[in-house]
Amino acid sequence: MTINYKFPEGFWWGSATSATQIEGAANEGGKGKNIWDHWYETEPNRFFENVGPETTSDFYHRYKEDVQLMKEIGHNTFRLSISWARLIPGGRGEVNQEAVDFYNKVIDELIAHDIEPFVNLFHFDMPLELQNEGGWESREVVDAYVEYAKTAFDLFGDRVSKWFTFNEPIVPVEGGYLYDFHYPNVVDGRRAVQVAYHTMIAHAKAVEAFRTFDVKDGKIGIILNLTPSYPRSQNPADLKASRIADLFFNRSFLDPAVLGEYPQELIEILREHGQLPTTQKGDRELIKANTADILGVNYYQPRRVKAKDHLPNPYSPFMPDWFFDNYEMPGRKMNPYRGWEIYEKGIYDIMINLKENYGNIESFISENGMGVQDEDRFLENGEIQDDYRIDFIREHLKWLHKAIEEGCNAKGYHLWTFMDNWSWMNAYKNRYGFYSVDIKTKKRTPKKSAHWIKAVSENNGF
Ligand code: BGP
Repeated sequence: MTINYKFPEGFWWGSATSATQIEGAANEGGKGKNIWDHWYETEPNRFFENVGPETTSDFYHRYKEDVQLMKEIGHNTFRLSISWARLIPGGRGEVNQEAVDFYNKVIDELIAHDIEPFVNLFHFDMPLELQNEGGWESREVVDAYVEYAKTAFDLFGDRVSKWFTFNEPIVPVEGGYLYDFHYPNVVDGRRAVQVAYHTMIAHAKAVEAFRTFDVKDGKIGIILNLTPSYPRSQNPADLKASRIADLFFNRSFLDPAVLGEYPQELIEILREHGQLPTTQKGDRELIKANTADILGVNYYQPRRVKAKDHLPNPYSPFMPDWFFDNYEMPGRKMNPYRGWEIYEKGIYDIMINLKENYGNIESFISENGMGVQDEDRFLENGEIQDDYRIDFIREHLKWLHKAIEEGCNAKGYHLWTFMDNWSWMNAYKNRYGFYSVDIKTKKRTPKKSAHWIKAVSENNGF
């Protein structure tokens, strides 16, 4: 078999997931409630087919089988998240020993199968009690997070060397404080900015704390969904629209996390519109001194923008969209199920940007994937023939390969996700896994892509 695209030795092949999306056992093992448990209890109608996070894929009880299945398809790395509300019910105070046992067993099981665990501390799942105190709007919650992070470094840092403070921190800002797709469903630009800012402070403080732990080969970073902004045209108005979208959705976290400072132009826009957050003395130095060692890049789709067609309604709440309109480029390739554009070259553009403007920080693709509804219609002989997913991964990998050949510091590729999982408001609507999960019986079955990725990771290319 000829290998046309060979990846560097030691390349990380694996997948990513999050606690709330796979563990289940939401009311077991001493876990406290998080915002998802609460939102589902109060507004089940917000979730696709009224399916909530109580059982999801039942990883809590089936992790052994799942680690075995990961091994079978050639994973050498796997990213999970710790559920804050499971480890520390209520968000601060006493540690839940059952949770410690569970995460210990998962980590040990992975290591026993030569799969390196990458551990993320926060994946959209604020403990309910802390949300009731104001969530990321509250500086006390930031302190509670830092204590939680230290607890995790202390408990698991002897075996886990790759740590991540947050997954896609812009998403709870967008979902919870601008666009009404996460609890607490606030629509308020100023509060959104405060939440984003405090998240960054929490990140920097966790990085600072991490440096005081003696973690062997320890690296800490953040996982960002980088969505490159492409302007409709080279018209200065379109270029400006795209630059501002990039400031809000990418550089708002990328610049402070990697360069240690916020872009001046973003600060100016927020100042001009009276949206600057409350800060404390020493914050600037804190952010500057605690940049990330490693960056996870989640990439699903590009953002295409154009100058606004109409002035925003002056009575509408302040929104990033005051500065640009989305642009539906004719002829764009779509994943019609999820409604997201597929633009494989985006992965290359992100990597080149990191190389040229962000010191070529060590990075990897921490999520990329294709959600498809009703995948059972592709069943043949008991197996889902997900050729579309294989094409999707292969074409993205080609661009990643090219970036690496041109000197980008990308170390791996993780698919979203290992097995079909529960996806926030979409619940089980879109399936992403190498393995399908029967949501009633919880039976896992490999899809065609599972066999394909096994060969890719064994050959370290294709
Ligand atoms: C990312 C999140 C994941 C996951 C994925 C797929 O933004 O980090 O948690 O859910 O997107 O998106 P969705 O589930 O909305 O289809």
